[in-house]
Amino acid sequence: MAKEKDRDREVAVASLYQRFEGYFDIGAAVNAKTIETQADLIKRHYNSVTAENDMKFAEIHPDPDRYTFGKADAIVDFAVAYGKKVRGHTLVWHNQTSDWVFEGAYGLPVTRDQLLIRMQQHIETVVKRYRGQIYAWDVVNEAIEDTSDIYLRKSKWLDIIGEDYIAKAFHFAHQADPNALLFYNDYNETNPVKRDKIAALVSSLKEQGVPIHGIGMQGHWNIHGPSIEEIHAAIELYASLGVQIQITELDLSVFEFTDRRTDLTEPTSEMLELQAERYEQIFELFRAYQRSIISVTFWGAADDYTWLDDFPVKGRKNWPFLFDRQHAPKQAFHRIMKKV
Ligand code: HAH
Repeated sequence: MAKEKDRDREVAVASLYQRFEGYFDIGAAVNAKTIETQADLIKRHYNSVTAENDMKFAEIHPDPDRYTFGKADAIVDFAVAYGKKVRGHTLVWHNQTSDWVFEGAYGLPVTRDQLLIRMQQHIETVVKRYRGQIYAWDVVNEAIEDTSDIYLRKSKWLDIIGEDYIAKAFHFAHQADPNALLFYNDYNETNPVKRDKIAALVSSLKEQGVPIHGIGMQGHWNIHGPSIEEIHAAIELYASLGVQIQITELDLSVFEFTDRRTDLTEPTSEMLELQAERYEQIFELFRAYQRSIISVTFWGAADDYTWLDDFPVKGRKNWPFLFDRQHAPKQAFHRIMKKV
């Protein structure tokens, strides 16, 4: 018993990213506040960071002639100071993109050529600024439609430019930094219908000679699903395309997506137990695919801050990570740190 306890304590102080050295990097999404409030935790346990919001189009390029790089720079400076890698998120997305991008003269929509110029200038400015510091970019985020009979998601990018907006974005990113690894990133990526559409998109880009190097599996999962078999099948399929895989936004919500309950102020012990079991199985699977999976990024660092605190149920707290609100390791942490 005493021995068990001692080992627990040793494991508890061990570093998460050091545990997975030789397998894959371990990243956390951060913002200008959490690089201060979670600085010690991030320095010790993560060797990669991603800006949760601060590099998105609307944040970094709010007006045609104005870029606001302050927060993004602060995150990159933090990473450089502490030797962390940086993944860039994200260049082209239907969400959190400034309205002016799609507006033309005289209240008309922008033309295809004009929008391509705007896209190119945005990508070039952002990617070149962080050349040599950001090693990988989510070039296009969430372009695939969830419902079965539609391929690409309806968006202004698609409406105005057409289907080749995706290929164009990758070409522009590659021109801006030929050394950066370029990713297509999406959620519900283990759903068989969406999974097959993602695979079809990436295969077709590769066939056209588009510079794409990997698939970002967001990994916004929960303690009940998707099943390990579904996750496995998606990883297997993506790996078979000969591209890298990064898990880009991992979190395990304690609620099913359609669960609207709002009564909890703490997670139940059953939730924490199930979460620990799921994290253990998921990391076992990731380790088995270490040749394809080069990085696993959580969409946050600890339970004191997560985007799921308000989504999809406003005002509801969630506890999706390996560290609790006080930054102490949870059962899930101990389970994935176990030597096998
Ligand atoms: C992600 N969308 C985005 O990529 C990320 O930029 C944002 O900060 C949070 C989540 C995921 C998503 C979802 O899980 C469900 C519905 C819509 C979008």
